[in-house]
Amino acid sequence: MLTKLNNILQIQFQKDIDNCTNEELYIALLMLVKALSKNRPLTQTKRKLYYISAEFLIGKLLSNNLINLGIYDEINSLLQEHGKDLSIIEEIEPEPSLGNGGLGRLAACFLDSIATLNLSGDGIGLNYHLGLFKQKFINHLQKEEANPWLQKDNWLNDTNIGFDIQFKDFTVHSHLYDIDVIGYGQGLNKLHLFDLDTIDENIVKEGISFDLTDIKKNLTLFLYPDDSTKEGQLLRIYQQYFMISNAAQLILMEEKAKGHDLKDLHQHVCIQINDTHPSMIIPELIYRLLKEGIHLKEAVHIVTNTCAYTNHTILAEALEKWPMDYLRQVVPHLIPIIEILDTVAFTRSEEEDVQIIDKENRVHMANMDIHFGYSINGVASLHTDILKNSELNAFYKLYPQKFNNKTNGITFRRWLLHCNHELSQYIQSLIGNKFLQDATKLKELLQYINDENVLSTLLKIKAHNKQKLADYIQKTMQISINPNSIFDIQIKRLHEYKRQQMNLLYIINLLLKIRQGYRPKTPITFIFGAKAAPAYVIAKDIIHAILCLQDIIAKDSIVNKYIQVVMIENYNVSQAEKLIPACDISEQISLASKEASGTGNMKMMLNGAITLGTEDGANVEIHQLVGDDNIYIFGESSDNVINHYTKQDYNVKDYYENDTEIENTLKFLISKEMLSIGNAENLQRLYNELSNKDWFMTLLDLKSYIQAKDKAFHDYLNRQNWAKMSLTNIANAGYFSSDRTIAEYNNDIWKLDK
Ligand code: NBY
Repeated sequence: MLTKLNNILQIQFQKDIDNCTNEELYIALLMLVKALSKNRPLTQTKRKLYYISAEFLIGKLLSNNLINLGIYDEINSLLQEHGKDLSIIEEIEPEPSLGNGGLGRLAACFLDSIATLNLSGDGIGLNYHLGLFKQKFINHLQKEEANPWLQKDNWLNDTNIGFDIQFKDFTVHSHLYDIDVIGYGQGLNKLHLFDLDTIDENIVKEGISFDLTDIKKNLTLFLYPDDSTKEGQLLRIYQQYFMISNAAQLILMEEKAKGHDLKDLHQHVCIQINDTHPSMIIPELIYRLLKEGIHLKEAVHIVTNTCAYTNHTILAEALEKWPMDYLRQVVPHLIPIIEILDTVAFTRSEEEDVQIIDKENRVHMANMDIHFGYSINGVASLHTDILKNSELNAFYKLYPQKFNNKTNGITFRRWLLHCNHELSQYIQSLIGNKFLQDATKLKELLQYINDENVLSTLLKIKAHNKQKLADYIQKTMQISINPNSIFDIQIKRLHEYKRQQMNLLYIINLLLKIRQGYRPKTPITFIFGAKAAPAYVIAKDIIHAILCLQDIIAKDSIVNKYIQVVMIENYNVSQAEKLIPACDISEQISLASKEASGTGNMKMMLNGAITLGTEDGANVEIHQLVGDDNIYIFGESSDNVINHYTKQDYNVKDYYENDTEIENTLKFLISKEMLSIGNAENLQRLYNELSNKDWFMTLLDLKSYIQAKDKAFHDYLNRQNWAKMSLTNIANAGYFSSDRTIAEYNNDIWKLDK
């Protein structure tokens, strides 16, 4: 490997390893990985999967690719011998900004597992130049900035492939870039990212504002452009159509190249529709099959047996519904097809809930997916049950055989081997490396549950990771945190249903208690990381309140001895890789029924954190795996929550009017102290929302949350027992390997090797 690396350095920089810079080494390693992956043949299976997604939150790739090529340790020690540090070199890589949250990260974990299981499956998405915005905190407020992540030396390979994409008023020609997806083992697939050569980053003015109507210049600028206006919604339709028309043309091109008859498309190809963003692939494929001379009925049959849909949410407002008029303005040729599909659907059922076009003339993308796809899956067992029994019950009655559950998973290559090298090495020293192929083998760790040596080593590793995180926060944010405090971490998109505001109220409540003389036994650091969608007003108010509280506590010389709040700026995958191994308590506190699955919960469990959570999403499965004693569960059940919504009987005032403690906690948001630091408008709006409406029932669970959290902090003092809980969590995390998830997708939906 040394010769190869030196060769590249010679050709590129006329230097050898000893006298090149870290930047030069980074570029050389990137080229080395690209050269090595070129030597791998593309993975072949009888059928091929295309995973279409608006997001692929892939994170930095260097280390993961080295791990998957099996050369990480070799390169690491080779560099060490020459006085270089791989962990510093990997920092140089900019993080691709091609995703937002769990949905995008799931797509990235899936690509890793698909290649690792030697299944032929490519990702298809867009190459956003500025991706998701970069978050800045200014005056305790979130500000959005453009996030230019694409440098000259990067993982993209130019393909010279492009397609004409026809919109109503103009046609554009796309440009395809590929990223190699290197499996752990032999597998090699592609992530196809489509782009336009005419994109102009200079149209972005202040913050992230730009001319929403200049499609040729803006089409692949940003992920999730603000859709609170008509122009914004039209731009999203342009983006989505651009993505899926490219996908359809690429798929049909590859099929023809293989000599396959398009009438057999469903025998050879499987398309997974990740959330509703790619749903127009259904009418688009039908349109293209018709053009190939296939009759309508047969085209519908073929497409229905090719496409499968994954649902990631039950929030009605998050299920896309595009006005027919807007679709007509962008892609008029799909309109007759959507109308036909709507008519066919109507012949199957006249029930309102299952119509494709509603009374307001809007197209329900998910409904189209369910009627004209052969599979619909939820992403955790509770989520799928809710889809079957309430949200999509009308569909379940119509097509019970289409419904299935695929509990999410995470790739252990990134979320254990890479991010927590020390723990993963230690596990290997205890139980060998079989768990790398079969993650359920982690269970063998349970034999050490009473081994004091093992338990104290686990605590030591956690302490190291906490120290590393503290160093990182000091270096990047100039904030010093106490590595001996409890690290209580909530990192995820900011959304009211995820209830960061409930965590905030807990901290306020604790602050008030400390001021009244209560003294926590161990100091606690409350860490948040979250971006709020730019147009999501209350979410931004919550960030504002957290940042104000962070300041108030830091400045209070009595309180700051016991607690500290840190909100990480611009939370992303690279930071998650530092936060997760350092986590003691994993905050998974969504309102039961609302979090489809969660995947951060799995990552933290795998790294030995204890979950503090509601019976929601995959928390339910974590609970079942570790048992009552190794998790902190609180709050109303999802059945009760759903009941409250149906009966509309939740009245937030019932929860604070006769409870001065809760009332004072809430009122602190608009206290003089908060207002002296923050903005009245933001704080008052948040206070009004929580005290009058509280749509996501924060106060419903606040009391039981306080109790459970207090208990967790108390139990933390018993270090030996805490280590046992930690070990139990790690040992039982095997189920959440995305290798398991992908094996299930393949067995039940894709059947790629059949
Ligand atoms: O998908 C997440 C779910 O919230 C989480 O429970 C689940 O584990 C994960 C993977 O299944 N959903 C998610 O991340 N969704 C988005 O980020 C998102 C963002 C924007 C839009 C849609 C979805 N949008 O249309 O603007």
